[in-house]
Amino acid sequence: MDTLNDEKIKELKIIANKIRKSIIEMLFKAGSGHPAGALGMADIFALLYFHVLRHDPKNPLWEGRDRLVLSNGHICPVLYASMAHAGYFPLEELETLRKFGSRLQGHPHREFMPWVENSSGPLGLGLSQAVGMAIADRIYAGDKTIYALLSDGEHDEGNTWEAVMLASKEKLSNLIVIVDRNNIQISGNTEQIMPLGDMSEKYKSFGWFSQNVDGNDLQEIYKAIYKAKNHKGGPSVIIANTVPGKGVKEWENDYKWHGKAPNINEADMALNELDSLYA
Ligand SMILES: Cc1ncc(C[n+]2csc(CCOP(=O)(O)OP(=O)(O)O)c2C)c(N)n1
Ligand SMILES: [Mg+2]
Repeated sequence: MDTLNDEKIKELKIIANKIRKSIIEMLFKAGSGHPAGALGMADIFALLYFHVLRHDPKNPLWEGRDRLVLSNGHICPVLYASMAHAGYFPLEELETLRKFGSRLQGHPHREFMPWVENSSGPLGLGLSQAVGMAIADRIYAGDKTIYALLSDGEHDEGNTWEAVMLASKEKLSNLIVIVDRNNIQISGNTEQIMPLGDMSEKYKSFGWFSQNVDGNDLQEIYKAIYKAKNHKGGPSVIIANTVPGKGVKEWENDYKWHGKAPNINEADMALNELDSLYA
């Protein structure tokens, strides 16, 4: 199917809202973490984990699974929340985010969670890892899709562009990159700190099949993934224009929420706001 029906969209919106609520609760309990990118990407994660990915949460290391590489590891609360809601581990474990002894560290650690495909935190590494996985899958004649999720800020890292070139040279049509184009990074607006310009055109000029979408519109993202999966002959990128902090109006588009946990009043306000959307 090249589109989502209304029922599926409604179901995914409710899941994305649950993921957002979990993110707020986790960050409040941890007292630290990164809400803006995590909230902005909740729709994409809901779509991937609950409709797109070929995976089995009860058999997480199943060899035939698609691979999801999260490169910008600081937004991992959205990864953990999505995986817990999908059934990889108990929802109660989310409360242990960033605590000593927890599997859920502030940046994903593959040693603690072998079914998380990559450790991350140092930015700019994920695309190289995903390119390696895509080449390996081709060598072993697999039929997986390798999804790599990158942030816009990570494109300040030269290593990302080396991988962009290699993926194009190798014509990796089993690779789909989704860029969280939220226009913010740690200390301000991307265009002020290191202008990235038209990212879609940049990828195109490197030989990629490139699409620009509203990253909080499930139908648009789904259609782009469908087209990317059917594109043969080279790698695909989806520039997902997301709203950082999406769902909590007071935090949206404000880089100050890049890496700050809500206090109790802010968390209450945010949870009430999300509750009022899809009760
Ligand atoms: C190699 C490396 N350099 C610097 C950092 C510190 N750092 C963490 S997040 C971040 C901002 C990156 O921008 P982006 O991922 O777009 O941020 P977001 O949209 O989530 O606010 C930086 C510089 C890092 N984690 N790794
Ligand atoms: Mg960003």
